[in-house]
Amino acid sequence: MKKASLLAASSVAALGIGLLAGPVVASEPSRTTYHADLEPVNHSGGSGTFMLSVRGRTATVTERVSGLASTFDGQPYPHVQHIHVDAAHQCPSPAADTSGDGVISTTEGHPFYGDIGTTLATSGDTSPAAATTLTTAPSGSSFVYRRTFTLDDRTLASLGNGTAVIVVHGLDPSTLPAAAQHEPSDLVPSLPLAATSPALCGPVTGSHGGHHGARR
Ligand SMILES: [Cu+2]
Repeated sequence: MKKASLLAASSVAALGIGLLAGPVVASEPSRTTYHADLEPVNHSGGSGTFMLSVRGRTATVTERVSGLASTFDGQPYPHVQHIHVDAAHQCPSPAADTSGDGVISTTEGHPFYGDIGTTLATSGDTSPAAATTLTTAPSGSSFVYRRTFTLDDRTLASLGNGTAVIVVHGLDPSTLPAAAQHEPSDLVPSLPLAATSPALCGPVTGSHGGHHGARR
């Protein structure tokens, strides 16, 4: 009998703790939404919109892009794209072309939009390691990019502190000044400069509570 009443007492205690802890559902992370208007950089035409929904570490992107370079060596043109982080939350102006070759390279734009935090790849790795993987870049002059993936610490922090910038890369080489058409890429020297240079750019702004990524 004594053993049975001890069990009963501990069951009551457990129930009490459960009630004190309150509804577990309340701890589910809230959703934060962000967007960016993508505008042309360099000799790109085109434009785009970028929408991002974040819950906890899970990001869902819906992006629409049009008017970019369509083909490269007879194949759909790969447009590597990234969430850049930890700089001025800006897109580069023509004055960023410090080499004077008529093209703002990815490196020349760095002081404005910063490092690569996330690669917006169509499958697989979304880390900076996949930054120039052409086989998982969205391609063609127009595309809709949708993907859900896990954000890393640095990109999550950048979204929170308002420094994230979307950059879509890849220019039509024939639109570049003649000399620049023969320059190697600053990122991947085996590729032409046009292949990796910024084509579209947009600072990311948030809408949740009005304190994420305010426009500057
Ligand atoms: Cu980039």
